[in-house]
Amino acid sequence: MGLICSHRLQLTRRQFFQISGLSGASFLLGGCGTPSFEDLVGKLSEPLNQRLETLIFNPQKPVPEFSPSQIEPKALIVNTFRSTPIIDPQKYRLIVDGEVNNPLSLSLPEIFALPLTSMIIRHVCVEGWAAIVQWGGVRLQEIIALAQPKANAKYAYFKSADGYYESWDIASVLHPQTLLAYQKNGEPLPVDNGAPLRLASPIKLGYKQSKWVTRITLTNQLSIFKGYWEDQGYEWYAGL
Ligand SMILES: Nc1nc2c(c(=O)[nH]1)N[C@H]1C(S)=C(S)[C@@H](COP(=O)(O)O)O[C@H]1N2
Ligand SMILES: [Mo]
Repeated sequence: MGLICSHRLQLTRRQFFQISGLSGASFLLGGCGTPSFEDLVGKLSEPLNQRLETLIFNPQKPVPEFSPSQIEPKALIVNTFRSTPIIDPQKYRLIVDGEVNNPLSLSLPEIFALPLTSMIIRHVCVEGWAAIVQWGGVRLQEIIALAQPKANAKYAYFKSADGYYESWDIASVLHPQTLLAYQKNGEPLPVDNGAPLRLASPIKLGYKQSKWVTRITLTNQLSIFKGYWEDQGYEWYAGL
């Protein structure tokens, strides 16, 4: 990044969120409003869904939501590959590290103090069921912004307390309806559904929505490990 556009890094958090679309994406990509030569060359060798172009040129459109009367309180089936981990909320910390300038270790009170977003969306499991659920929590983009992502951050790894792991593309991480949720249908999130913090997003299949998230690591490259189910043959992008 040249000096000429370093002012983008001086933005306060409030200003960061006031920036819309293009310039916000450019900030995250470390560009000066236009993709660099490296970005353009890089795109050609990447699958469509990984292209930086997606972030820069496609507005992050919100997915239409459902109304409160459409919530299906009993339809969300607990689906856990191992067993529900025991987490002490007093000791719990959410770690955000990797390709960030400001690594974070956030307590639950610190997370609950951030703006609360609520949404009513459909959760879709590949095992053949779906549920309309209301989730409340903090936008993941809010937490990522606090961590000050480096320009080369392209993926996020999510580590869970039960040994589950996932990786997402950065555009989906930064989508305005991707939440770290701590409420379900207006109540505190039940432990079996991922308390204290789980991913919830209308743009990804159920297995991408990690429960009991303890660590978020931004990277510029995926490792051979992509996710618990992905590593057994499930699709990685898993968009809805
Ligand atoms: N940590 C963790 N997260 C997980 C899973 C899991 O086994 N462990 N299962 C996934 C799958 S396949 C689905 S469909 C949803 C189910 O969420 P629920 O148990 O709250 O209904 O969680 C996802 N997140
Ligand atoms: Mo699932």
